[in-house]
Amino acid sequence: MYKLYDFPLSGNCYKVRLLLTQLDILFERVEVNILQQETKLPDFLQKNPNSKVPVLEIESGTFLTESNSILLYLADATPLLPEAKLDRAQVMQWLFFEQFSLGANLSRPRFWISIAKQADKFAPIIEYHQRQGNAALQVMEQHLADRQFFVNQQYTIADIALYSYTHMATEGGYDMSQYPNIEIWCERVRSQPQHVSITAI
Ligand SMILES: N[C@@H](CCC(=O)N[C@@H](CS)C(=O)NCC(=O)O)C(=O)O
Repeated sequence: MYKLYDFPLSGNCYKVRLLLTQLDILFERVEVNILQQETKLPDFLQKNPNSKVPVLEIESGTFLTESNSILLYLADATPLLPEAKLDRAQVMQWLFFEQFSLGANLSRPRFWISIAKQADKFAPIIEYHQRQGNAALQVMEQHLADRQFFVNQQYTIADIALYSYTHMATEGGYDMSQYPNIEIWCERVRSQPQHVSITAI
């Protein structure tokens, strides 16, 4: 059985829990408390020298890191990763966009505002991320103007990756009423079979 090294509040970990659940794959969770620096412990660093969750243990001693590469691995040969060459490349296009332009710009303000509760102390850096994050959300909003999902009108791991931090962007101080297409798409993602929320553990 797969073992997922996981932290409940992490959007990157949530992506993997959501996909495993929707694919009906049983897995064991091992909680790693990032707030208590457990990713810096020698035993964890053996699994991921980059000291981050999620980590998927595929078989004893074989570890896969980086949430979106875990999604690609698990979704291979399922309807959540299209087979056609261009469709697959477009899924990857959105996975790379999520990592470079969206994820950290949504997750860092969320961390300082809603988890660490240090919004005042980190105000300038929160504003910096929010500027970049709003630019990324605008790109998504436009893309969704005439589409149901991000790639080829079907629910894929691109939607899972983009949904994870977007659906809780308000926790990072984002005003999502500016993005009606994204709000409708979030509802559509939530209505997919076997959807689970980030708090369902
Ligand atoms: N690019 C990585 C980012 C992973 C990441 O930033 N994980 C955070 C939790 S969301 C973490 O483990 N932080 C602990 C640390 O940096 O020590 C991925 O997508 O998996």
